[in-house]
Amino acid sequence: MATITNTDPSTLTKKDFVAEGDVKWCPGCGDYSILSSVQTVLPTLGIPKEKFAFISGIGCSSRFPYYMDTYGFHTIHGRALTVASGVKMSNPDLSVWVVTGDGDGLSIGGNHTMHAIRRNMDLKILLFNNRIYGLTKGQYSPTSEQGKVTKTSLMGSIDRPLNPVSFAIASGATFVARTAAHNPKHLQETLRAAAAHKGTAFVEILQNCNIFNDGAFAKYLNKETKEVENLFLEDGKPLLFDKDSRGIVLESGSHPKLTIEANDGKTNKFITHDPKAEDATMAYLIGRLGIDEPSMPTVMGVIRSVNHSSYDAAIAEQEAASIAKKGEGKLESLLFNSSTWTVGDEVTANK
Ligand SMILES: Cc1ncc(C[n+]2csc(CCOP(=O)(O)OP(=O)(O)O)c2C)c(N)n1
Ligand code: SF4
Repeated sequence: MATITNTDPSTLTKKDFVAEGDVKWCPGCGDYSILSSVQTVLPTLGIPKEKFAFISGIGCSSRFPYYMDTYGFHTIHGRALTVASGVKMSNPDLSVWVVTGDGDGLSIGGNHTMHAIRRNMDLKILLFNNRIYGLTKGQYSPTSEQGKVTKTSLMGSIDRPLNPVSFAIASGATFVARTAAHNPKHLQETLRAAAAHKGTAFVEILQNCNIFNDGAFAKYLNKETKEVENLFLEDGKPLLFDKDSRGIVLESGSHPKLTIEANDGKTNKFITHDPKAEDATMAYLIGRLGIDEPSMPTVMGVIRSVNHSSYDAAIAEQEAASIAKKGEGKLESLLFNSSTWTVGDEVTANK
């Protein structure tokens, strides 16, 4: 339950968003860094505290609303987006954040995630991707690598993994970003960008589960490999990595294909990042790098950010138009009008 003692958004601090009570994640879990980053970013957004709502499904990540001193709802497995959609539609002035995991949001809740995204509901979706089911003690998830040995894949997972960014782009997302719990500065910048977006903001956050999948993202951290494994995106800048010594080019041919070329510093052959491009082809191609093509670096940052009308805004417009035409409705007349039925010995229409 949120404590609202401070109603002036300009005076809010991180402390205002920290709930009382212990945080029940394992020591060292990546979730702590995400919680701290969200609590750091919220007071900077100029939004009154009572206007935030955090909605989650089930999983370690989904315990998030308990630790936020905001309104919130810990719902059922895979259904966070369903509840969040209802919350946003009936309270359009709320800033609604959804916290979900790779299992919760992409397995049991995949269908709901897809539809919230395609409708462009004005929701901030934070998908904590640890490539495992943490809460239920380490079964493989839709993002686990092929061949992963877990308690439910004793001989190695046969499934081909899902790339959350590709899933979001294919579902029509207007804002898609990737960041990591181990990089709080980048994480906070990405959260700010997501908060500023009107419509569905889908953010994949790489998160280490040090108990059941430790080191899943080690290559992004490891001193020897991090320069060649991360490519940080910047709007309007060329796709360069490895201390700008190499970059990504689009190979010409009948199939669009991205390859790596050395940077001679003279040519401008490298792709320029344009998150606002209406055509999502390039966003899709760069989102695959590293994840689906392990020989390439993984892009981090805002991959796509375009403006489309949001579902909640459109439905509010329809409602206003209907009220203007027919006047305020009455629930009673809806419940007892001529097209409702009483079920008795025989079915008779209410007169
Ligand atoms: C209907 C239903 N099916 C299965 C479960 C068991 N269950 C709880 S959490 C979970 C997976 C959570 O994984 P993820 O979303 O990746 O979250 P994490 O714990 O890793 O943060 C499952 C299968 C459940 N609670 N309810
Ligand atoms: S099981 Fe993994 S994801 Fe869950 S709290 Fe522990 S470290 Fe974090």
